[in-house]
Amino acid sequence: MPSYKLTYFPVKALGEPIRFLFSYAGIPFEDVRFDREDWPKIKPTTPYGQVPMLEVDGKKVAQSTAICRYLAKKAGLVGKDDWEALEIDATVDTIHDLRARLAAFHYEEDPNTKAAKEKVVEEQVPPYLERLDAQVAKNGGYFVGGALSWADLLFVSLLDYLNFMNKKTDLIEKYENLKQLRDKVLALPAIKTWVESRPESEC
Ligand SMILES: N[C@@H](CCC(=O)N[C@@H](CS)C(=O)NCC(=O)O)C(=O)O
Repeated sequence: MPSYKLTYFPVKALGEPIRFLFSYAGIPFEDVRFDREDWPKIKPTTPYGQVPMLEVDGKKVAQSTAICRYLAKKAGLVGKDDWEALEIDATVDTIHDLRARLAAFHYEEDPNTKAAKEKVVEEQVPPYLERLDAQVAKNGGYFVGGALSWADLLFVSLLDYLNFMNKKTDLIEKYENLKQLRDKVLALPAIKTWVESRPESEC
């Protein structure tokens, strides 16, 4: 088996879907979490100046979604045919669109612009959640094809980060199907073991 080394900030955020996939697949990996003050030194050593970065036998690659898809193939979580793979990709992109709206609000420093972005979150985030919740209801308790896929792992692994950016409140409180999906994913033995043993971090 190749050697895998994941480099990221000491948080869950975009690193956590990758860590969930490694854990689910039972693939050992080195989980390097660097101190924030070391970032200026590390940044120029990454492919595009950002992390997460994965090294596979020393070869570097970036972009968390691409890395997740690569691991999902190894884990058998990419659907049963090309159509399901496409639906999974579309769901993942939608979850990242939702994340982008929360991030635009959360990371905004100008108070006036922040207030405007908060309005955007209030108007635009619930429709995403309603649709994602309905999608799970329609697909037998999972996002796609009535079976676990990497879209499910990605959503659940990102929730702490999404909630953190949502003024530290539970985004899916009112969404029963998404809550059941979260419970199901967190009860998977490999995920349960990972979550119980991972380093503490707020988001
Ligand atoms: N599309 C990229 C985004 C990566 C990204 O935004 N990384 C942030 C941390 S979450 C980063 O490296 N920030 C530091 C910087 O840009 O200098 C991915 O999904 O991996």
